Amino acid sequence: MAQANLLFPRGFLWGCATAAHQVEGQNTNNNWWAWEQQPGRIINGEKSGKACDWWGGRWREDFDRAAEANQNAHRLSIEWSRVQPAPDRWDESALDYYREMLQGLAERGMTPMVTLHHFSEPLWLTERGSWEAPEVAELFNRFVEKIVEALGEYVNLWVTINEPNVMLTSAYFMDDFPPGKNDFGPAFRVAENFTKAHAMAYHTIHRLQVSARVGIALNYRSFTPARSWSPLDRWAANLLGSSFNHMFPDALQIGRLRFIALSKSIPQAKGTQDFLGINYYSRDQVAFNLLKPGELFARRFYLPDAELSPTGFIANVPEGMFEALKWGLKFNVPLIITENGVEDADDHLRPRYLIQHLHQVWRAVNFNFPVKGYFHWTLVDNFEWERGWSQRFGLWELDVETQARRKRPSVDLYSEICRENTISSDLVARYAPEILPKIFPD
Ligand code: IFM
Repeated sequence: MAQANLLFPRGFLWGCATAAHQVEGQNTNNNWWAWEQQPGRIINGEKSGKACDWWGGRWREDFDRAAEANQNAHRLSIEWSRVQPAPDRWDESALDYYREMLQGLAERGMTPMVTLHHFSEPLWLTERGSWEAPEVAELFNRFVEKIVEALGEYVNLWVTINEPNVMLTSAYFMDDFPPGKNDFGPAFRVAENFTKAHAMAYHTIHRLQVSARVGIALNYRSFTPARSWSPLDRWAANLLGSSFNHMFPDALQIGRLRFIALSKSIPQAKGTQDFLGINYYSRDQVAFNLLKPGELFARRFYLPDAELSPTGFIANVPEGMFEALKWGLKFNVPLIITENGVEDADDHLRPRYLIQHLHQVWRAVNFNFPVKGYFHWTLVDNFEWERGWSQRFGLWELDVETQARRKRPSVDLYSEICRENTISSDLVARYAPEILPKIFPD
């Protein structure tokens, strides 16, 4: 076969995404640390502990790893509970530390993308009612203002809230995330507060920084009716799509939040996304099930012949990436893949998963979709929330006890793509020959 290259646009952002609580370690003053101490909350009773020890300084070696692997960008989050340990106290030394990290990225020639809320919150906020508290948007805004004033000189790509849809579902419908309520009741109020908090933060960031680009990172899940001929399966898949995927970005586009039969005007949210961050991992088959009202009458499953990650958490469905980007077009803003990856300790599936998903991103770019970057989840194995350390998403393997890192083969694969801004047939032949005819048909 002749040599061929799939080229990405010049200036494309290539990096990894991380989140404070998952990598820093010793985040003892937030809701997740408290949650980890409760029996039965985390698989095998595992704890974040030192995580990847970034707060102990190991971000330096990990940033070196990323830079040496030709990544030109990195997405990280700021831990609210470190910067504002009590409602009336700012910790300037924590801000200095984040400043050092951001300088560290700049010195390595990497563009930062900063997330202001990635699942964890200060304990004092939890005590005041967390995202149900009427004043939460205001409180978040004070934190955002502080961060932009302190760190804005290093950052102009901001994600206000990571995966508000996952937080809502996992905390209010599935009992996986704190506060573990399993209760429709407060869920709409929380969704409303996320939307208001994002909108307020958007306006604050723009007031302080003219050049800022602000958006959310949305977890896009592909939902396919299990039986395409079944109106009920189609109805259930649509309901899931409109609640899980559409609710938040729609609200930021039109200034109205809609969830099932509920609807609320939030005019200040209208037009508050400069880009849409898309976290794409997998696709579900959806069958209508009357016995599952709490799951919006949907039974979700993977196809029996799906290629699954080791714990069965992710099915490899690259076409869903294209679907997500195509869907994202309706918002008329640039699109950034803010997360994509697979748990795979032995790196058997990851090379193929990575190439196949990037191939779909490349397809989208070739249809002129405005895709500006790709952040792989994640750099080094990290603490995976209620799944603890049982899932290994890192390009680098982590020994949690010794903190030793070991390169997985996907490091070099991704590094070559980042360096060349290209997926070459030669690279596919070396790392995943079985998919070569599909990616480069004769
Ligand atoms: O680890 C998470 C991340 O915090 C949010 N998106 C999905 C990832 C993989 O589970």
